[in-house]
Amino acid sequence: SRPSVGQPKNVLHCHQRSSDPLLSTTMSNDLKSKFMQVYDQLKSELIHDPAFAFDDVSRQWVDKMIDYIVPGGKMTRGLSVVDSYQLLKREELTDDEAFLLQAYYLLYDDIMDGSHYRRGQPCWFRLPEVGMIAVNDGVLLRSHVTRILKKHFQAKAYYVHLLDLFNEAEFQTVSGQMIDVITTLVGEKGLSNYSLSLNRRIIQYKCSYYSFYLPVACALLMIGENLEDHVQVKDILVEMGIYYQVQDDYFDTFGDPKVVGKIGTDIEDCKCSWLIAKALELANEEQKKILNENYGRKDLDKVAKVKELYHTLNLQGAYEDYEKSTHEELITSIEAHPSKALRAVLKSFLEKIYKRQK
Ligand code: GPP
Ligand code: MG
Ligand code: MG
Ligand code: MG
Repeated sequence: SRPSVGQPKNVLHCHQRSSDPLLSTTMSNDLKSKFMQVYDQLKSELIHDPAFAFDDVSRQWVDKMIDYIVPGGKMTRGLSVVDSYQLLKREELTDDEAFLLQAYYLLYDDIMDGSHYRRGQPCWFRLPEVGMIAVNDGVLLRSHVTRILKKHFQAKAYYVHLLDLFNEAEFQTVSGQMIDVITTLVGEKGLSNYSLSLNRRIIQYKCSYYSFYLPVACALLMIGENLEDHVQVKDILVEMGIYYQVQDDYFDTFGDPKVVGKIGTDIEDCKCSWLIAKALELANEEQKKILNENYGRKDLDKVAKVKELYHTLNLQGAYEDYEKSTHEELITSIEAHPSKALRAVLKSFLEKIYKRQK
């Protein structure tokens, strides 16, 4: 694992994993508990797989691992599938799967980013008994996504499109993650190529497709739609996903770890985040020099200098302006969509993330 700086011990202990303001204000308890029932069923299918039969140790490992990393978050992506399906079809949806994908992305992302906390608890790979076994756990979760799809959707006419959709979303995500990580190799030598357009390209790929397009596209397939007829929806969801990840970049420095459940590493990791890209746009030559000398170093004092400059440049103000104008632009493009049901889906997602605090 990569060394990291400034990680106060047990800083998140007062964080309540089970209470989730976003979820409780936007999802009915009924939907949430149904969703957790589906989770329990899917989990039971996995732990009772013949691969783990006659072996309590492996069964207990999988049991603990998926409880640790799968359900603790906001469950936004998984619930988005159910939500869109219900808004589009007004029927009950019983089978759902998308949140395993998120769990395994985050598991790998924390290893690559050298993170310490996720969802108010130490990252899975940080547990002494886990370490690099987490790499295999990630592959296990990923391969199990395909098995869930097979078990529950094999008989459906859209099955092959669903598989293709997951695979495409995954290709976009890992490509974005690759650019996110390898960009830092260039950035460590100097920040001259860091820009808002480079940040946009990274976050579009690493976040938008799987977080926003995938859940809605699943619901569209389930109601029998052809995804090629929904390019406009895709474009809007990709924009929304970019906005979501800009918020994530902002929380990395300005979020409250007790609320967001994780401690940022973007400055020391030399990430081409929205904040550094915006800072470079606003900075004068002298301030750019300070950024070049202090950004991307695993040194507490240097990280503090970067944060101080972020405050001087009033990045909070720039972020508020960005949020407001992005919200307006998204509303305009949503209003232009001809389908009332899809306008409702898109608006409900936008309002769930607008001005989110975690
Ligand atoms: C989030 O970036 C990016 C992902 C979750 C995609 C990961 C993809 C993989 C193929 C591993 P981030 O590092 O800013 O997220 P966080 O702030 O939650 O660590
Ligand atoms: Mg990352
Ligand atoms: Mg990360
Ligand atoms: Mg982040």
